[in-house]
Amino acid sequence: MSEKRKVDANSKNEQLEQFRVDDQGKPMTTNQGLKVAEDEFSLKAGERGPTLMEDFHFREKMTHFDHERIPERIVHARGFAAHGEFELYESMKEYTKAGFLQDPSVKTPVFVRFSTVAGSRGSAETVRDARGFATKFYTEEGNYDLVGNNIPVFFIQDAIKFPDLVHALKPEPHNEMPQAASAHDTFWDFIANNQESAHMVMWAMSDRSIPRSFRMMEGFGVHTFRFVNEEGQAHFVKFHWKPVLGIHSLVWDEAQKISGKDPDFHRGDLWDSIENGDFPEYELGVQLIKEADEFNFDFDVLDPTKLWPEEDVPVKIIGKMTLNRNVDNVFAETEQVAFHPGHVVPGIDFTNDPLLQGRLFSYTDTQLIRLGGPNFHELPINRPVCPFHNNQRDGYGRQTINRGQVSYHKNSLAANTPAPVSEEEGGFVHYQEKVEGRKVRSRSESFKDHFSQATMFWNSMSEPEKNHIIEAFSFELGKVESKSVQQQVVDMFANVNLDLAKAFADAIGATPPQKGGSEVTKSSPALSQENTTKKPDTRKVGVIIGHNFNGPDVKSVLDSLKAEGIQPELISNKLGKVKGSDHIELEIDHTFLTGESVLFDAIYAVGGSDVDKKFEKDAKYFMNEAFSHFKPIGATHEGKKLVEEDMKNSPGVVVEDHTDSFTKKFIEAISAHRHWDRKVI
Ligand code: HDE
Repeated sequence: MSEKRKVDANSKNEQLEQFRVDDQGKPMTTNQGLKVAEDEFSLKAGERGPTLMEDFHFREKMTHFDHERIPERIVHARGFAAHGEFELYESMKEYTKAGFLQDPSVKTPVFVRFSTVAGSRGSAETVRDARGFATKFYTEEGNYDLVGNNIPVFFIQDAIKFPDLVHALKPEPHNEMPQAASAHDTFWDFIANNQESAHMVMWAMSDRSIPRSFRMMEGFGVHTFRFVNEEGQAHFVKFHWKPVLGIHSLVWDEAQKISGKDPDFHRGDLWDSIENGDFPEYELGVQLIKEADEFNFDFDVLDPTKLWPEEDVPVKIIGKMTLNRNVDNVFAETEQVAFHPGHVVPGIDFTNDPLLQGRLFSYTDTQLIRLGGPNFHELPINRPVCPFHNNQRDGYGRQTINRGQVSYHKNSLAANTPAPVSEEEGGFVHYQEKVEGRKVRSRSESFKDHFSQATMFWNSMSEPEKNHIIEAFSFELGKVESKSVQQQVVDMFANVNLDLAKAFADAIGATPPQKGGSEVTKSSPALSQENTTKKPDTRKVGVIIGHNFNGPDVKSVLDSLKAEGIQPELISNKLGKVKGSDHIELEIDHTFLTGESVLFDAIYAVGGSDVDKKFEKDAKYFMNEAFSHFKPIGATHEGKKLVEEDMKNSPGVVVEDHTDSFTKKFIEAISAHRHWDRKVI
């Protein structure tokens, strides 16, 4: 009876292949396959007459167009996705029987969708927001979805509050403003009146919510799940994705400017990296707590507003995911993919986290409206790569042609099949947790500490990170009109840290908090981006260059940067070629009009002896902006003139002509990402 199918890294791709169509070079037909003779003019009674009802080609084309749009996701509407594979480093047999976590030689195909939460489908990507990080593993035992965020905790503790949270966060209903932003009255009113949000707000106001790239952010399963092994023993588990390139962020001013200059900044970055063969990689980590230790922590393991400090519960790295293929069609794949935290496989189970419990209901429900009916699992992107059989039938858009007379269980006419199978044969059996209790609507006492971990997060930040948090609060609350809401937020965050609350109270003209402060001194160094991996790989350097540059030297610098995986792109006043000495010519990628310093990680000024005043002015603007965003700046030869005097001795600014020494120092400066110790006024 068993139809076991061997899954390998290419299984999903092979499955998708049967649905792919190439239209290029083919005759045009209607959807019925009829060849079309004319597609520019509708059928009319006379050249200047009315269109005729019998024009089936016009009707079909227009009707299909009229129905092209589906409802966008209520949250996470703006997203971008890619295919890839997951490889396991070591068997997790001891903890879970999940098939894809047993054998390190097996590669599991995955599909990952990254998203912002608040904005609508066409909104900008570098807004201040949490990012979704949803992974579908197409395993031999069915699809397993890890539907996480780039922040390890959530705003609320109970799913019943999710509609309220989202109503408060989304554009305000009376005027539908602001788009893709939390900097408005209703959001902060919700926060002040639902103080369990304090910890996540600290993350949202930190650099974590303005990532440099989807490739440079962590992912978290947020909830506590259960691993269950073959013997039926369970561990509590939290999931982490750790980006191999480290965790890096933009600065707020830069993020806002990118929103205008390139609203597709993050998807472009992901797309290009994959096209260039710089495949994004993330290691999968798990934190494990024995069931017996459930109550040995100063937080409740079921509370989704709490993380498990990595110093207390180490993250065990168990595998790596590589994203190596872009989608063929964004609608068919990225838009129609349907994730669900309830898509689990044997060996992975739920806990009673009340946020998770509610999510288990919401995701199927939302797909029914979004994807138009109960057959969304048949869409190519959602199909498991293993066989699936049951007695579910019919509904809009049904594709499977289930043969036979029987569509019910139990039966005798089909030998009582399809039949449930035992746990030993792979049947999913829910973890038999003993549950007992009165039916109550209340919050557990153990969920009532809303501030300790918010303070721990603050304590863990470096000075620059703390300043960014203060600036973020000052910006967001500066946009809030209600004085009362502003004051409530100040008073709330006095419970996290008095200096923080005083600082942004001052910036927004609120009354400094009179009482508050926190006794918590604990910090978790793993939370600071200061301690992350720093590498130059895939960093984009804007090279400002004009005619008559030093050919051999510049070519040597550019070659060395490329050898380190850095991507130089050339900027000048015009497209075309620039000429240097020794007959070296280089092709320009951007002009000062189409390229902006905010779109680069670093700037290298080469200049040229044959550039005019306007070139110098545009170049200096570029350089000054990059400087104020703490970016590495390099200058050699004529480019040195483009660096303002007061910038020259600043950290991360490398100005010299000796090519080898320059290159070495500049690459070091690029690896550091940003130079926060620079004085910027
Ligand atoms: Fe979601 N969430 N969520 N969420 N969520 C959705 O499902 C919901 C929560 C997350 O790229 C929706 O298909 C409830 C936490 C991601 O397609 C919806 C609650 C976390 C995505 C929904 C939460 C997430 C969603 C909207 C509180 C991090 C995008 C469209 C109980 C662990 C997935 C959809 C994608 C999407 C409900 C809270 C992550 C409405 C009720 C916590 C990454 O079903």
